[in-house]
Amino acid sequence: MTTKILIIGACGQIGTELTTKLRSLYGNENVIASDIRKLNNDIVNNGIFEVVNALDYNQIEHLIEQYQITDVYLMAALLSATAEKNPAFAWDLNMNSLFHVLNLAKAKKIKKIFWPSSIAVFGPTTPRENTAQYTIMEPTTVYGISKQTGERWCDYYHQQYGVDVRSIRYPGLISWTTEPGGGTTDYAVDIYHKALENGSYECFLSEDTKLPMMYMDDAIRATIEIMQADADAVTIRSSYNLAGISFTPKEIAEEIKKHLPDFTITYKPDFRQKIADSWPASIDDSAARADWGWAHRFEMDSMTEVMLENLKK
Ligand code: AKB
Repeated sequence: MTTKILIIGACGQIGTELTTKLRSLYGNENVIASDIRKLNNDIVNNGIFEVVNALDYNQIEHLIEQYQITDVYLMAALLSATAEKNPAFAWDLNMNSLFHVLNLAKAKKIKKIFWPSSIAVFGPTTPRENTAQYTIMEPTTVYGISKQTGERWCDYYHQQYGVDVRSIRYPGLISWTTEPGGGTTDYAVDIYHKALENGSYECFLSEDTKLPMMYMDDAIRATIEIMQADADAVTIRSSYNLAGISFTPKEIAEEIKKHLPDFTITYKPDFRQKIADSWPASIDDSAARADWGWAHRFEMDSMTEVMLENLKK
């Protein structure tokens, strides 16, 4: 049976690159991109695109029937910083969109789901270094609470109804094609833009705030690898820890200075500092490595080279 993919939230930071990659792998005719708005971009213009509200069950069900969808990638969500400003809507969007796709899989209308979780599932009581797959989880952000709860529901639907749902706890993601929207790790993208535009950057986190991060190409590859893995290999049906690199704003600034010696950074922590302080500094992803062969490729130096090279163009 042909794999037919629906991406919900295809125009966001991850969705954009994921859609492009999936189209190249599965063919434009087998990948349906959707988002709440029709923008004038490659995702809308270079393939099949539908306007969809992730909170509208009937709309999603209709698309699934129309295109005979087998796999859904649910990428629509409010991220950590934005969610703190609108907790009720964040909870509604992050939870109910998930229930919609889980229920569509339970009703056997789709075969497979990818749903992103996050390092935000951890909290201030979690051991911060090399954070284990199974550990204390007391998230203090609305986003983190929604992701932790979502993980429990994914596992429940798998255990009770056999739903084939697969998930990764993304760290902060860094790419040059799309800007992030509303996260605590967004500084790690913005810093490259400002370094090239202004030669300086004012960071909203303190210089020694170490967080887990990953270059987008690695994250997209992980997403596709877990979805293509044999069902039996995916032993964790809540969500997998996933690690790439960990660094502080000061360390990334030093790396940028190797290419742009005049670059300067100043620090003005805002409300996002508290969120960052509640998250791990580094992640133990040995379960993902053992179960489905995960290995990251990009380090801070190779990522910085690619980021600056492409943003300069
Ligand atoms: C955020 O900062 O909210 C996200 C995340 C780590 O999930 N990038």
